[in-house]
Amino acid sequence: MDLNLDAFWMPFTANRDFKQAPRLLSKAKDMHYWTPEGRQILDGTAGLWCVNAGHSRPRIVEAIARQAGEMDFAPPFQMGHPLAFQLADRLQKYVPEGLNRVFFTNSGSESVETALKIALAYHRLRGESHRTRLIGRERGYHGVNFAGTALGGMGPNRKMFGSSLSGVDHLRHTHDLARNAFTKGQPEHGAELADDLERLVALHDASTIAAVIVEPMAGSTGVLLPPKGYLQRLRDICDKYGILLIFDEVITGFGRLGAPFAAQVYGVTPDMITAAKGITNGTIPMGAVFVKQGIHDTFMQAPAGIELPHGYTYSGHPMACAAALATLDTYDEEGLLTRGQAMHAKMEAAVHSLKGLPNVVDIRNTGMVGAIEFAPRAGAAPGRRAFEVFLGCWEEGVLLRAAGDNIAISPPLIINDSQIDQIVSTLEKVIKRVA
Ligand code: PXG
Repeated sequence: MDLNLDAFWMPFTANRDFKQAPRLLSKAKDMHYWTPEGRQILDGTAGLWCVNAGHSRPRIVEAIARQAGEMDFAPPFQMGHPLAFQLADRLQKYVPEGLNRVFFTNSGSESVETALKIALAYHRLRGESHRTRLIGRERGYHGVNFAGTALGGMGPNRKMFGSSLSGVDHLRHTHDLARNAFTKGQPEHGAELADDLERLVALHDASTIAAVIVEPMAGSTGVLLPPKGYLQRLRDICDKYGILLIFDEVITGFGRLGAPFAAQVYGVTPDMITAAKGITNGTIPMGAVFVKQGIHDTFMQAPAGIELPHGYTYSGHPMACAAALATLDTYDEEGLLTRGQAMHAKMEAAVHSLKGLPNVVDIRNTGMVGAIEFAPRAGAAPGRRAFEVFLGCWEEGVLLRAAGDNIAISPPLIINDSQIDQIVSTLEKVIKRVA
């Protein structure tokens, strides 16, 4: 293909390496991608954790095409269009009880910024404007805007951007290879790590803390499941001190763990949920913040006028709403949001069969997610071994994702048994080859 690669500055990519040896995708259908040369690639990552119903699904394609012809755009400030209201109403069916108000954004990063701004404004409206501190967690990922960068807990993503936001602190992460390696599902050990919030309360005083944001299952740093009891303990401590709890479900939302949201899987209800990705099956950019009604109603009691001076030109974009409604239809028709439960045993057995291969130090799984962690290679850059496994699998026709020293597996929820076997046998072959 005759393509000039110079001008496009690629996101989160080693641009110089990529442009030496590009990996291009030009077509997709259901479980597969194809390269411009026509090589078929099994999608083991649902695009980037977003194409939960598989690629180019007819209902969604038709809905987007229809909406483009019907009405391409409508201004969302002081104006409305029916689809946004219809979608917000329809989403009630999927979210944990009580989180029945929704604010639309265009990405996970924007959902995170929106939720944090709502938290600050909520406390202010209640006369607690001293609650300005925000708490994240080490090894968390909350997107790339300023607050998300500051609250995220991945050193390499933060160090180039100054202090980015003041008044931020972090809980300890929960990854504990010494006690929990090769656990199937939730780790037994580590609920007490939630008490780290007590430490931060003692340090800063609860009256200064607005909100805690965590991924119920950390995705980008290698699929870190919450230890049993951890999330409930975090919820209890937040309640004790009047701190809002935000679950960042950009990855876990829309069926990844075998229920619409991880909050339902773990039986813990946060005050807000941030979502994106699977809401439109990755087709049209969209994000959402689900908010407890009480928080929303606090804004509605303020003096008349614009209650929340926040929003995006493309909040509730008609094309995104049409795509989301058709996505929900597809999820419902095929039972995809709970399919992770039915496929759990197969996925678990498949990924854990890789135990014992060279340099594999941990394997984790839940719902339709798996991760294999490798020992870092002595003297090499961090994550190099996992990246070589990613490259090897790509050459063998399977797309996976390297996250630090981990390979993450997060296929579309339509995957079948033999495709899971293909992912695992490819991994086995490549792991044996990569020293
Ligand atoms: N929060 C979480 C929990 C995420 O996983 C974002 C926020 C940001 O979403 P946007 O739409 O702004 O990118 C994410 C995004 C990976 C990977 O390989 C994960 C994400 C993005 C890119 C790669 O794990 N998650």
